[in-house]
Parts: sequence; structure tokens; C-alpha cells
Amino acid sequence: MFDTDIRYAVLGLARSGIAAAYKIRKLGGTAFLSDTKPREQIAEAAKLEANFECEFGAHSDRLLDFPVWIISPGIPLTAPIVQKGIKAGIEIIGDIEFGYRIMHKAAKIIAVTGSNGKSTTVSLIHHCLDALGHKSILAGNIGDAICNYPIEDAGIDYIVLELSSFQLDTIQSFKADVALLLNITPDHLDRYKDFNDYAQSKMRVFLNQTAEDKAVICADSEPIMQRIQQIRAKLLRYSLISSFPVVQAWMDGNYIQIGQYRCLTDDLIIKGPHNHANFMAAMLTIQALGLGLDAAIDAAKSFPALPHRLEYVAEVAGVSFYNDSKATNTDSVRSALISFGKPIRVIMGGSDKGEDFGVLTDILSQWALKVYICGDTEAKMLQAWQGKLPLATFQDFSACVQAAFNESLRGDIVLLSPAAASFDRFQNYQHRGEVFKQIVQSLVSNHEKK
Ligand code: UMA
Ligand code: ADP
Repeated sequence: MFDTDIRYAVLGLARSGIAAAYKIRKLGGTAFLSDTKPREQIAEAAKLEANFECEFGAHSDRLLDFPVWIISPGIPLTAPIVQKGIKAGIEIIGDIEFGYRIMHKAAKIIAVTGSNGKSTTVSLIHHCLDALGHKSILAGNIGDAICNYPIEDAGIDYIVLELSSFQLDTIQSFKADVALLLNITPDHLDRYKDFNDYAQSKMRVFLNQTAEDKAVICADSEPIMQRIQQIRAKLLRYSLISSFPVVQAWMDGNYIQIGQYRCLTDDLIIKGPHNHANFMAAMLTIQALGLGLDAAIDAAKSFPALPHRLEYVAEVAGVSFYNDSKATNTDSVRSALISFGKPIRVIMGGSDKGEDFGVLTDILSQWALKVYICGDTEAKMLQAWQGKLPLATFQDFSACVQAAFNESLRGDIVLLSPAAASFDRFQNYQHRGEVFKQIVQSLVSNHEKK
């Protein structure tokens, strides 16, 4: 329920903040908007000013007049303004908590978190719910803010949310009917005190759940299993290693088994053991909701891989190119390396998220013919791998891709799987992936001209 008497401030005016502000307005409330960026860098600043009181360029003390702040996931809780707000007794929430407070309570919430596999799993769940004839919306960290949807109205059956640790940090009363934790591996260590701090943030997906709710977890993840006592919901586990009765979904040769139901891995478009795990998580969710697994498995067979996740791009002179630009941490690179069944050429590097690249040395020795490094992590990657792996470094991304191609033999695979964020040279991971695909397409054109 929305309370029009509450005076909100919204900090951060990008996707989540703008959507929250307009939702407040639509529900009859008022909001004061604040962003550290100068006015000219805020999209639609004039439109915002026509609808709200705004400040740009800094967060001023004016904010202290507002008892509830909705902060964007990009603003850390350690930011000076947030600390100031906490000291002043202001209630600080994010758009997910706000969305939860105002949503129509007939809808069920499915919340998915984990270091890797979130987007693939939420999209697969949404795809199956849709195929089963349910009205489902897909929002959160996947890119579309929850407040962009008419969540306050009746008629939505399921709200499928991809939640980042940043979004989980600002929930309070939010409760998922089904909460999924796919894995916890090092990521975002530039924002958390240490790995435990980050892992505890992920565990917040189970916050407020009771025995009436469901929790889907990967039993292969040590960090999750070490924290399993914190979960009060009914557990559904899956594994690539253990089988029934330890877990409710498991591998049986080339089949993925979900209770009495099974699916041949070759029948799925999404490939690789990590995607089999994502499939299990999605199917256990369908089971947890009491929906038809048979029909869901059938629907899952037509689910295509998302762009920028082990995406096949093209073949040039017998050399295959794959775009895995979304692999922004070491564990996602690990899952890519073991997905091809033979050693490959890997393009890596980007902006640093605080990870130790040394954890990849052994697996790269086994599965990488050569690593082509381009990006701000160059020095750190060289320090981790020099003398241990075949390496080359490049200032120019295009030259890097070209070199990997020039050194390839027919039958080789070239994979972009950076293990780092994209912000050193690109707008985001999508932009990096698109540039990579354009470079590959120009290799295709040049080859065809010959
Ligand atoms: N800002 C301030 N004060 C500060 C810091 C930032 O005002 O102290 C302002 C910036 O100037 C900017 C705005 O805050 O205008 C940016 O906010 P944001 O980065 O939260 O951007 P949104 O567009 O609202 O995107 C957020 C999520 N962003 C992050 O978590 C960093 C998006 O996840 C999410 O899709 C979107 O909400 C909708 O729910 C993106 C992401 O990179 C994809 N996520 C990380 C990841 O996947 O690794 C966690
Ligand atoms: P997220 O939304 O958590 O970033 P994505 O589905 O977008 O997850 O995948 C991000 C990267 O992680 C891609 O490179 C993908 O191949 C890889 N990946 C996907 N699922 C898993 C998993 N379960 N374990 C490890 N890596 C994964």
C-alpha cells in the first residue's frame, strides 16, 4: 500500500531512480530528486524538472528534510551521503523494497541471485511461465526497473526478479515466495569489505522467508552450504555432482533429472554444465510453484542463449568466434573454459573489480592455447600469469581480436571472456560484446573478399 503522506527523496537518477520517482508520482505522492551528475549529463533532466523538485551536481543537506530515501543500486551504503542519512535516522531503501511495499499482494515473487547465471535463469523461468500461460514480469538487475511495471495493479501472476547484492543490501521487509541462490564466487570485491561480507549480502535473498516459502539452492556451492542454517524456507537443492536423495535435481549421464521428470541435455539450446545447473534451478522453481514440470521442460527446450553469454558469433576461415562479454568475473570465465571440450584462444581484460586472477592460472594452463590481454587489468593479469601461460598484450581491442585470429589454425576457437568489467573502454558489457561482434563481422567480410 502506498502512503501519500510519506515524503520521499530519490537518490540516483538513472533507470531505477527515475522509474521509482514516476511511480511515486503516479500513486499521488511527491518526491525530491537528487543526483551527483551535472544537469546536462542527466537524460531527460528538463522532463524531470517539470514533474519534480530536483537537484543536480551534488547531494545537498536538503535531502535531510525527507524521511525516506530510495537510493540507486549504484550508490554504496558506505557513500558519505548515505552514512549521513543513516546517522540522521532517515529510512534508506532501494527500489526493490519500495516496489515490494506498493505491489499488489496477489502476485508471487520469484527472486534470483548468485554471482553468475542470474540473467539466464530468470529469463528461463520467465520464458516457461509465459509458455504455461501465466502473466509474468521480468525485472531488476537484468536491466528493467521493477517500478516500470504496473505492479500495484491486480492481474500479474508472477514477478520474476534478478537481484544483485547491491539491490539486496537495501531490502527490509521484502520477501520472496521462491528465492534462488545459484552460487557465491568472488565478485564486486571493490565494493565489499571482504568475500564474507559479499556472501552475506547474497544470503539476504532469504531474508524474511518463513517455512511457508521455498528456497532453491545449488548444493555444489561451498559458500552456500556453509551458510545453509540461515535459511528458514523449505529447501530444494540441485547439483551437478550429487544425486537423489541428497538433491531434488541432478545429472544422470546425458540427462538432467528433476524428480521423476528428465530432459536430455542435447535437447536444450543452452549449453555447458553451468547452464545445466541454471536449468535445474529454473525447473525446481516451477516445481516449487506447483506448476506442470512436463510442460515447463518442453518450453525450456526452445529457450535460446542470451546475447553476450557464450554466444556463437561466426566462423572465419574455419576459426569459430564466441562472445562471452558478460563474463565479468573469474568464475564465469571458468565455466566458459570448460564448455568447449578442447583448448581455445581467450581474449581477456577490462576494468578491475578487485579479483585475484591467480585463481584462473591452473584452468587456463589446461584450456587456453593463449591468452590475449587488452584492458586496464593488463598489469594485474601479467603479474598473475607471466611465465606460466602463453600471453600477449594489446592497447587496441581490434588489434587484439585480429592477432588472435592471425595466430589461429583451422578448427580453433576464439573466445572473448574478459574476467573484468567493461568500463575502461566501453559503455557497458553489451557495448563491448557488440564491438567484438562487429570486429568479427569485418573479419568475415575481409575473408569473403579474398
Ligand atoms: N549516483 C548518485 N550518487 C552517488 C553515486 C551515483 O547520484 O553517490 C547516480 C549516478 O550519477 C547515476 C545513478 O546514480 O545517475 C546511477 O545509478 P545506478 O548505477 O544504480 O544505475 P541504474 O540505471 O539505476 O541501474 C541499476 C543497476 N545498476 C547497478 O547495480 C550499478 C542496474 O544493474 C539495474 O539493471 C537497474 O538498476 C534496473 O534495476 C546493472 C549492473 O551493472 C546492470 N549491475 C551490477 C552487475 O550486474 O554486476 C550489480
Ligand atoms: P549474471 O546475470 O549473474 O551475470 P548471466 O546469465 O548473465 O549471469 O551469465 C554471466 C556469465 O556467467 C556468462 O559468461 C555465462 O556464460 C556465465 N554463467 C552463466 N551461468 C553460470 C553459472 N551457473 N555458473 C558460472 N558461470 C555462469
